[in-house]
Amino acid sequence: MPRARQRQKGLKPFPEISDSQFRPLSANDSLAVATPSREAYLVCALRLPKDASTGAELSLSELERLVHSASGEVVDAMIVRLRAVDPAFYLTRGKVQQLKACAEAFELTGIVFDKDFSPVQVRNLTDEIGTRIIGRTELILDIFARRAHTHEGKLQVELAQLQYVLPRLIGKGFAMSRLGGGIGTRGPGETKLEMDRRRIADRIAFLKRELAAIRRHRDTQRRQRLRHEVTTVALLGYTNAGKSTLLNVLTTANVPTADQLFATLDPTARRAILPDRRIAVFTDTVGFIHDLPASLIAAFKATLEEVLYADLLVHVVDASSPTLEREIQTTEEILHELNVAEKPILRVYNKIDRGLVGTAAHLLQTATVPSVAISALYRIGIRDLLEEVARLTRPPLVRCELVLPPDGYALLSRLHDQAHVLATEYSDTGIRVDAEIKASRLAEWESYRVMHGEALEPPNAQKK
Ligand SMILES: Nc1nc2c(ncn2[C@@H]2O[C@H](COP(=O)(O)OP(=O)(O)OP(=O)(O)O)[C@@H](O)[C@H]2O)c(=O)[nH]1
Ligand SMILES: [Mg+2]
Repeated sequence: MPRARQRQKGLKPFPEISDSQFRPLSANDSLAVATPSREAYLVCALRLPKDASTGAELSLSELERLVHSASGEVVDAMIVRLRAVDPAFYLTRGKVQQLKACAEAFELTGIVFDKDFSPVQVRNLTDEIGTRIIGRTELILDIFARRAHTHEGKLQVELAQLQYVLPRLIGKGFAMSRLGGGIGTRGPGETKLEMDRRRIADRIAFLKRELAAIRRHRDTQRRQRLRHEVTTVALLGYTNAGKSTLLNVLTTANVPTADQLFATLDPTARRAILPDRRIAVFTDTVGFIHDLPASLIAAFKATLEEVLYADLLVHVVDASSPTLEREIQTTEEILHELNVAEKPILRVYNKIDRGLVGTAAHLLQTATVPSVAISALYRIGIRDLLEEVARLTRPPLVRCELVLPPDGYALLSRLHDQAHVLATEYSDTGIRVDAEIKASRLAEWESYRVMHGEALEPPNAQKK
């Protein structure tokens, strides 16, 4: 008998747990769960006749990369074409038997699909095939659970997992609860399996309260930045586009980067000096992916708020990706969902060291949004990028003439801090200054302002 079957046979049925044994998770609980050393997965792209004929291979390669990012090993990949959906299994019985044979032959830890099944379908498939059945959302949630390091990140991932789990609870547990570790068992893990609906709902409410408190703290920090008029720039885009690599080049952030999907989860903000010597804070955000689970977007809204309040969005794209257009579109859709599509955007075509050809070259030539081409890894085009950031975030200036009192040197010094002083003329009647002042600071200087032409023509002279 294949070993995979023996392993499952040895597992005890999921125990009934009484209410008194429940203990809500606390923020300090370890989320780690023991996992088998080798995790072998089969990845499957499901295609119905209505699905576009192309895209299955791309979907498979993305699934493979996601499994690798979850430290799983992909032993085989297949496209499963279906004529219709079987409500009980989604797949036809014939396909289910094929997958069962495959699971036994490869001793699979699980089968990963590029869609999410209904809870009943998951239970039926698990029972029939005898291995873990993993949907795309569960896979992504698993990666997020691995990557969450900060307190906030962990809370957000747990919230997303519980929000995903809650409507999918069937009976007293999950179909998948009977099979060992691996993808889908990290994060709140086994403990989550023991929670009933009410307890999950309580925990969700607790997590939301905790996150709201963190958010208030973030609001305070943001207000401080606003008060000090610090320019804020959010780096965002598809996962693996090179956002963290770029942040490290622009600042001294030292954020870990990796050729993995969702390498970054926790936002990092670092200062950099722009070419016009203004200070800007750059924030690296969680990467996007197409069909990002709604529960994840909801849970990460607080983190993504950095994007909402940024003065400029820097949309980093991997110019060498074969799915570049879809990646740009996905990012734009998510920005739309976040209601920030109207913000100034700079599109950065990264990884041009691999050659700027095909779609990327065409998009750059016909760009309707400000765009630059760079290589973050080889530091190509970084100066141009910073010039563009400076140009797009430059506060509007108003040219005006002021007359300060003859002894107004302190005022003049303050003006130098806030404005671009073009000329100064000292006389017995006062210090005459020609300056470009930030529109936001104009009100402070209104009483010293000389309206152009005011001395030559009285205000009503023009009406005559
Ligand atoms: N060839 C090349 N590779 C790059 C460039 N910029 C980044 N990379 C590589 O692309 C991979 C992903 O880079 P990251 O900076 O981690 O990407 P990210 O956008 O932060 O990804 P997530 O955090 O997963 O969303 C890494 O292996 C980088 O070394 C570049 O300009 N050229
Ligand atoms: Mg990153």
